[in-house]
Amino acid sequence: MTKRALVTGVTGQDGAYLAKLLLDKGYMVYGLHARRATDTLWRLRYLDILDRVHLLEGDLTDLASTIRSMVKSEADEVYNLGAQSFVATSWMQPILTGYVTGLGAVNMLEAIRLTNPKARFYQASTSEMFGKIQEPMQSESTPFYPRSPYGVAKLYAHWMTVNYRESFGMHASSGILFNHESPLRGIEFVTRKVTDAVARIKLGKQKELRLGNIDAKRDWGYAGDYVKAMWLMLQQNAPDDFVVATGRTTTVRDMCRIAFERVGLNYEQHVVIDEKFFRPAEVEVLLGNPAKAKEKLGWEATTKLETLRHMMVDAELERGRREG
Ligand code: NAP
Ligand code: G4F
Repeated sequence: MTKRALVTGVTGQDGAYLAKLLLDKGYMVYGLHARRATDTLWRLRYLDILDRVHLLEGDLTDLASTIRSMVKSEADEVYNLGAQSFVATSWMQPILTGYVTGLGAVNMLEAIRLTNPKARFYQASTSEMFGKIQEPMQSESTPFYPRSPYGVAKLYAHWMTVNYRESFGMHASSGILFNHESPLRGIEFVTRKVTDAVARIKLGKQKELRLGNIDAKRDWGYAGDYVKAMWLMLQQNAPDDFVVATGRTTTVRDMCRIAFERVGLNYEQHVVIDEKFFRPAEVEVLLGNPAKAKEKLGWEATTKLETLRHMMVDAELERGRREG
């Protein structure tokens, strides 16, 4: 029988890659699609899957939307990727972030509980929950200490996922994913902001790149690898929580250097530090321990940071040349 999946946040970076993965596996894919005045479907077009994803209009903050999406999709597997996911914005819109990123997950869990409690649920948890890190390498047993309204909202959603698993026996799993990037990353996130600037500088359209704290360190992987871990979690007999990471951490500075060097430029001649991009509370360093995912899911990150940076710069140059 054809499996049916519902993906919230289907128009986002991960939603698009996950929808493609599921379609390639023969799933019928439904996507919760929040109405926007501007075009948000470009990623589905980029991957050439727009006509194969069944879009269901709705918003995560609206319980009726989540219930209706469960009824219409008759989903066996639900991937909750929808969120206000930009950390910096969460200080400007803490309440909206709480509604969408925190309560939105509970609206989805309630919809499943009311319509089909046997459906399997994936929650997009995050390394931001570790925030002010309590151990040098973060694993499933590391205590949490979120540092932003986004991290706090995600931690609420994370614990609600655990709670629904323990209270109602639901197959609800949480993927604690460290940063993952791709040519489909939103332009406001630092890796894509950098590759966009690298291409524009190389093509003579821009001179400088303004950044905030370039000493921050992140464990960066490739989104195409990470969506495989999401799917694997829902194929396990029992629900559980998994850290998904590469096990290597790099400064924003070095990530920048790699991208500039791809086109023969020196980042030091173009990067300008701008206070505007510093955060009220920073997550200085993240480094994940993916041992459990490797052992239990057979999952491993396969794309090196250098390969990822080159892939993103090359995609950006192609975009830049196309747009003229
Ligand atoms: P993204 O590109 O920002 O995508 C977020 C998605 O959520 C978009 O499709 C967006 O729709 C949708 N959305 C926003 N508000 C909504 C609402 N009120 N109702 C329904 N949908 C709504 O994020 P991503 O990088 O793909 O990440 C996917 C998920 O993983 C997010 O939950 C994120 O917090 C989490 N996560 C990401 C990373 C990472 O490094 N990428 C790491 C850990 C966890 P529009 O396009 O219409 O705005
Ligand atoms: O790319 P970022 O905005 O990603 P951040 O804050 O780590 O969050 C991303 O990863 C999380 C997983 O750990 C996800 F949960 C979350 O949804 C999102 O996908 O910033 C990365 C680092 C930060 O330390 C930031 O302060 O880069 C630093 N940075 C320095 N200059 C900058 C800039 N970040 C941005 N966005 N823009 C800058 O100009």
